[in-house]
Amino acid sequence: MKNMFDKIILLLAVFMLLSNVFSVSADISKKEIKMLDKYEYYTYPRMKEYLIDLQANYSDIMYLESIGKTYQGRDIWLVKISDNPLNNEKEPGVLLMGAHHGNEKPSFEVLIYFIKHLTEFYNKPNTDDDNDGKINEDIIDGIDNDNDGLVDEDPSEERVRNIVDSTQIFIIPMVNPDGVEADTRKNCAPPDGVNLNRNYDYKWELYDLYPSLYGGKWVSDPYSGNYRGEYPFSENETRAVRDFVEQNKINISLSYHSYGEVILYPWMHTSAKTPHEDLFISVGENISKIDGYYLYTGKDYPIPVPGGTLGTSENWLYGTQGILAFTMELCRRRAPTDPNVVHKYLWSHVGVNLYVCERAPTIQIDGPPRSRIVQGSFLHVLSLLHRMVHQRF
Ligand SMILES: [Ca+2]
Ligand SMILES: [Ca+2]
Ligand SMILES: [Ca+2]
Ligand SMILES: [Ca+2]
Ligand SMILES: [Zn+2]
Repeated sequence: MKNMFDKIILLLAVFMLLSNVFSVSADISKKEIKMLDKYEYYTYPRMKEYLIDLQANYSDIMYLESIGKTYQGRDIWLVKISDNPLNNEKEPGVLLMGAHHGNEKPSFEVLIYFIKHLTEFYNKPNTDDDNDGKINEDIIDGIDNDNDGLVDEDPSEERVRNIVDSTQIFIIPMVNPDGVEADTRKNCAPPDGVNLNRNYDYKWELYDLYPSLYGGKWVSDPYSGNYRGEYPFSENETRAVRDFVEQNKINISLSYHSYGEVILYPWMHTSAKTPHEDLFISVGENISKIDGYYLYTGKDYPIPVPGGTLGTSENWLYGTQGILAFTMELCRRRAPTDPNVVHKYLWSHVGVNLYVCERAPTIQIDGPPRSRIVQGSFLHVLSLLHRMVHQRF
């Protein structure tokens, strides 16, 4: 009997030991898979540290500056990349922004990666990256330029140098760092945050006149994800962008969001066309050739006339500053974690950003566009009256 008991104890001990070993190894392999499979996005502190490091190493072409503080006291970082970055030169300006919505991680990742690409490639000699004996034969443009079955495998160092030397590139990777850290769409101002991409001042008063056409209670309820704030530019983040833009010459701008794999351009509050529809389509189609995203043109806009979204950065940048402004909706999910998927869109949008920089010199819009909408002129008079009453100039 005792012998039997001992055997059972022994068996139990062996079993426990084995199961322990198995569960430990299962844990390890799970962890390894997690590490291998999950892309790790930048956090605000890691981005800050990285940008400060880059600035120290590449001060010949990079200037890092805080353009304002958030509600929670974080700096809103602006990276300028150009030759002679401390001087304001007479070169075309490009503005790239990410993370108006804090939980749209790809939107800042793509810009941090672009900054990395510019600084690295500017200082790198022309290199045969794929070792085929030809140098820079397949730039990042979504096309297999040398017909070898590989796409964009030998990007051009010289192209980066030409762009950096002839353009002023302004990048705000995280417009809304509080939202990034809290992983929320809105900023973190009380009581529940403001949707920064509804807080810009362009025809703000149309909502007061026709709330149901422009989002109804979703826009006025402070607890809604689309809450636009109490008044235009009520938020530190949007004011920081506004003040920066007003002090600098900018020709073209991309504001990154996720998701949808689509390219949008003004107007965002009506399907009526702007006077620069052809230019928007020309640039938009070329972007689409690089990243394969769908360009929403005026005709198939999912926006009623009038109706849609007020307070977006694009409407303000284009409508008041005369900047050709696009919205880029990255990815098929808000924050993909497959490293291959992430790398693919980081790479293709290096190509998109380079293209936009090259195109910038040909884009000159003289002042804000004039409204051509006939029915808009009546709205315009109403808006002005409304503004006078509410003193919102
Ligand atoms: Ca190369
Ligand atoms: Ca090559
Ligand atoms: Ca190729
Ligand atoms: Ca190519
Ligand atoms: Zn967004």
